[in-house]
Amino acid sequence: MSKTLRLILGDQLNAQHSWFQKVHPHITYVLMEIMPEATYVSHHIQKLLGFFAAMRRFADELQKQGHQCIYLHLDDPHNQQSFAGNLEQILAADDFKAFEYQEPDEYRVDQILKQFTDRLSIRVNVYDSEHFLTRRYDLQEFFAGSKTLLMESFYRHMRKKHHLLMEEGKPAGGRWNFDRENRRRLPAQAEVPTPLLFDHDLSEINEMIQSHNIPFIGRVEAGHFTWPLHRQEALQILDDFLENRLLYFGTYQDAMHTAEPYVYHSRLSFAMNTKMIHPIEIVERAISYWKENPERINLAQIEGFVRQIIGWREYMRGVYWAYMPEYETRNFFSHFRQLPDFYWTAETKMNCLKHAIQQSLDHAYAHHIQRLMITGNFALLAGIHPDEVDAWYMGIYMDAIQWVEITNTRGMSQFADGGLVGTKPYVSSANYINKMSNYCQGCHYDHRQRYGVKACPFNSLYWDFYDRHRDRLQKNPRVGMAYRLMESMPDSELQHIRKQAAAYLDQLNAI
Ligand code: FAD
Ligand code: DLZ
Ligand code: SF4
Repeated sequence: MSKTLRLILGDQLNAQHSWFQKVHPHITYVLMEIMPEATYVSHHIQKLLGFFAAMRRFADELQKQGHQCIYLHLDDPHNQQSFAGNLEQILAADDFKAFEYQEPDEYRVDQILKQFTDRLSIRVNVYDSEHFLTRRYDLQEFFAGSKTLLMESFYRHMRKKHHLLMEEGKPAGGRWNFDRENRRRLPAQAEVPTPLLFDHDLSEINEMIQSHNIPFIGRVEAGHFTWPLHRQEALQILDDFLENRLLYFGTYQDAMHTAEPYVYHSRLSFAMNTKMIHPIEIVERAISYWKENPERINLAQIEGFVRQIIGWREYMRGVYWAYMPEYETRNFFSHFRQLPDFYWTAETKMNCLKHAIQQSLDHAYAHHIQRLMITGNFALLAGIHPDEVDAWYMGIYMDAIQWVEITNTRGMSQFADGGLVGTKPYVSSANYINKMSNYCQGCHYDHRQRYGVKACPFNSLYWDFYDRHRDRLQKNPRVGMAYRLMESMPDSELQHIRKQAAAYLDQLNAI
């Protein structure tokens, strides 16, 4: 057998991959901590710690099972601080006859490895990461010839293809989608169970990161790191979610609350995106739990959860591969402003942004509606350049890997792709935020006012956004209502709104 070197990337920690089913003495695995991956954006400190700690743990497990495994720490004196540099060094030091890797999920890393392997004179094999339910270009083929990429049709196709929540060829309960039932505000007396938070001591890795002066955002109690670091912990999080939070997952999926960073969400994205746990395993276990507990879990909850994973998650990956690298240059509205400083500090008088950002700095987490309808909504209304918005989302969240970050941020949230992912821009005035959260209750601003010293910035910016982008949006049938409402406003009202919006846009850092 010829000696083979296999690369495992930081988001390829899949202990169940077919690579690891047998120990082969001629195969050596390599994982590496390198500066470019740690610094290509300013990551949250918890994200840096989580990736390095999970990679180390994964390598330890492989070694325990008898696999040959090289692990390069960031401060290893032999570390060349690049994938290509380290791989060249390792291949040259031994008599390797083959190099193998799993398809990277990021275009950037895919290119790095393609360029590296083009130069190699030994055999190269590329493997599937065996993690997704679809292959890279399945979505592109599914929508070939269509003008739009409707998530709902893709989702139905996935349900049928994988026989999930199907009964005799029909959707369980006679409906594909229970979204309408899933939009409640959290009641004042709700007692949301605390999610399972781990208590890892990552002080040593933290010191290493600090000693290398790696720029980071957010904060951590390095002695009490809460995220899962391996498959067993990912399974524990899943069990905890099924037992304690699935029962209201759908109902309060869109709810936001100052005291509840996680509400009834699963907190599984980091484990899933590093491949500690497979999406189909999550979905099948959740469906079994629903079937075993019909008195606790209703169909709307389980359908809402399944849709996120086999629908949105796979869909975003497919859009990514269908449109990269051009996707990352899209800027449909030609937005140009810089992200206000408060995205990095949470120092703003707007209570919703203050909370959503502070929570992100504290926990490297915000749930979907906080990302979409608070931080994303504001960035879109304020006309921030999508590059700036992407860099922030790419850094701040534990689960941010470009294939799922950029499609959600530039696509769903910023509409910078011109409507590939979303059929209309996700913008709202204070009305929606007040309806879905308790943020407005403690705010410096008044959610009912459009202009005046206490007027909520979301209100004037919302109307100003539609006003500014009339030429790009007016023909969109899904936003016709906004234009009809604007037309019914007296001219003087619109003048006041425009003036107020201009004043806020002029001093974004001070609001
Ligand atoms: P839950 O609410 O419990 O949902 C369960 C799972 O469904 C998630 O773990 C996730 O795997 C999947 N899921 C739900 N919504 C989406 C979605 N829109 N796209 C893809 N998968 C989804 N998700 C990431 O994994 N990484 C990102 O970098 C990321 N960036 C985002 C940026 C913006 C602007 C927005 C609006 C959304 C982003 N999302 C991202 C999607 C979503 O917000 C997160 O997946 C979710 O908040 C993770 O928390 P959770 O595990 O508790 O999710
Ligand atoms: C996020 C991350 C970080 C911070 N560091 C590393 C690293 O040092 N080595 C590595 O292999 N991966 C790291 N990652 C995850 C990578 O960004 C990930 O491998 C790519 O996103 C590929 O999809
Ligand atoms: Fe946010 Fe406006 Fe409500 Fe304040 S009033 S919390 S700024 S929506």
